[in-house]
Amino acid sequence: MNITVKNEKLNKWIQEVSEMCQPDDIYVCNGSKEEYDNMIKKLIESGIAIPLKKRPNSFLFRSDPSDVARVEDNTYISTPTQDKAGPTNNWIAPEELKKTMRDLYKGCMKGRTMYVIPFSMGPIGSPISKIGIEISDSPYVVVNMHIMTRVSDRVLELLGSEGDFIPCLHSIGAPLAEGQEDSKWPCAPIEQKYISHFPEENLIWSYGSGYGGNALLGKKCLALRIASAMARRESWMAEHMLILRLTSPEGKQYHIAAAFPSACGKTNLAMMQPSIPDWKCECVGDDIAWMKIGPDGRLYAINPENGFFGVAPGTSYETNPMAMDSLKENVIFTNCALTDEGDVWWEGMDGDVPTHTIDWKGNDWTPESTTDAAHPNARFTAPASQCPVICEDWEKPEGVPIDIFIFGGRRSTVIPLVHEAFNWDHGVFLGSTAASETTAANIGAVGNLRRDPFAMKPFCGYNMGDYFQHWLDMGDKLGDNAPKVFYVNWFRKRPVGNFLWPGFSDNRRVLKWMCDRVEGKVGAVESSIGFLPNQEDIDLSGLDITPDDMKELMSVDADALNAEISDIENHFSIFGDHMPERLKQQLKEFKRRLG
Ligand code: OXD
Ligand code: MN
Repeated sequence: MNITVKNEKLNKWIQEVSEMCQPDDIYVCNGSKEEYDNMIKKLIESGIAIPLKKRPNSFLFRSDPSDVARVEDNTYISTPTQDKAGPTNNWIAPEELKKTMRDLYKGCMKGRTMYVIPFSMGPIGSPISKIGIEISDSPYVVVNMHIMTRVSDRVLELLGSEGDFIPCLHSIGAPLAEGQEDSKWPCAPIEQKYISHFPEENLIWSYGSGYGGNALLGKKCLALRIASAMARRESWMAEHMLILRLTSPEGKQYHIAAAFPSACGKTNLAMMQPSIPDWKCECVGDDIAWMKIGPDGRLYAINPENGFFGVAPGTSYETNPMAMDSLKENVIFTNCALTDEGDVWWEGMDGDVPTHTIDWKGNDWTPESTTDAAHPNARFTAPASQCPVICEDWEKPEGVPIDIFIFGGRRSTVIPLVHEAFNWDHGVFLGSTAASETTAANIGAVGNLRRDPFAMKPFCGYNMGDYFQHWLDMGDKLGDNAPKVFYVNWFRKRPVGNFLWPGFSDNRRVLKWMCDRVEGKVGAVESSIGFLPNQEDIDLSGLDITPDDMKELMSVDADALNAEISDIENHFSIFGDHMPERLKQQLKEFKRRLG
């Protein structure tokens, strides 16, 4: 081991893990640039990282084709009873799961270095931040954690000898025998992959995958699954939400937190540049919000992350110029295509399709190829500080006050462009029934409708029925200070198939309407699903959209909604006696309104 660790709990844990996993070496990370550069150098030498000629200090990695996404079927919330994990989580009893995983961990780091990564989620030392220590045998994880979290020896200093942290154990599950040659992306077969959470112990054990949220344990595992359980115990909120700041021409600031399921354009909205002049839009975070009630009774949010782990395909100067400008240097790309000029490329990027690339599997690719050049879940890992519109207050320890919550999903039919909840309970009802058509970020068939309450279904670390109740309880605590709640659908299509709403920077028009509602400047029309905008209140200037399309976009079809009632009833029924009465009441009222 390269340094002496003073923290007692950490020392003991390092010892236990190294006895179990039997690495050749132990290295405690300090988060320095020198450390990052050294790791990258080694990764280049072993042919794992490919330096990109066109982007300074940027590298391409290719994962194993079997290890390309979060593995929800192998993700566990291991509480003492299954009831505590609830019906939306996979569950195995803690002792049984630990036994299975201990057997897998036994000797799993042979031939490898065990990295100890001290990190902070949230600014180091902020009262909302949490300290985690990830132990991992993947150098790819180390360099990604450097960007996505705050890895630093200051974290160890802050811990001192007695301080507490969240232990996050990760192994790719691929020990090396004497003399065995390593593969470029070692990992375990799918049946040996386990992403396990023990929320009552604040503990994470991950085995077998080196990819994204399976391996960068600060993100989905700590900042959402473990943090959501902590947040319930401690009366705060850990949500799968982007955070943005809008500033009106008069200089008034509005902060919006929005929850969309994976790959529904969250990163695009977080960095959106308004198409309406004089309004300014800045990004605070693109994926996760931790929120606490401040001394003034309002809800304050921080982004616990330090970088963006965004989906590359579809990202372009047209869809998200600010993301593109964040990717010019110091970026890790995973599973993108490599051009002959030494740059990355992906489907949906601006400009001409290259005549030849090396695809994400390392094979020659031309436009005639029948496969994708980049994997649909190819990612960029970029420092948030590189985003040209990062909000100057994004690292403010106390966070920013939230005025508006938005829920949404990808629905080609039925759900209008925007509606507003009647009140907090109705807003919680909208969040709890949110649904979206599935995409490539989660394993499973693409295009099926799935209920994804609050975009938290894969990320809630306890019984979701209790999570709904937690939202109701937070509303009770916030009272009149509670943010207003809206629901959007950017993805409604014409019956013939193309999108009705231009989306992207024009979504700003919808956000402006929300701000006007917060100010009480405009009225709204009551409908069965919530308040709808008066058409004249959404600024459509300069937009090429016909009144008929606008009508279709805002239409509420009672028959289609009625047809979804039984699906909502089934969805609620799985929570049994954990389902809050107040939401059942909301469903009753919804049915009554539909008539
Ligand atoms: C993500 C996801 O990677 O939600 O952010 O899948
Ligand atoms: Mn996400």
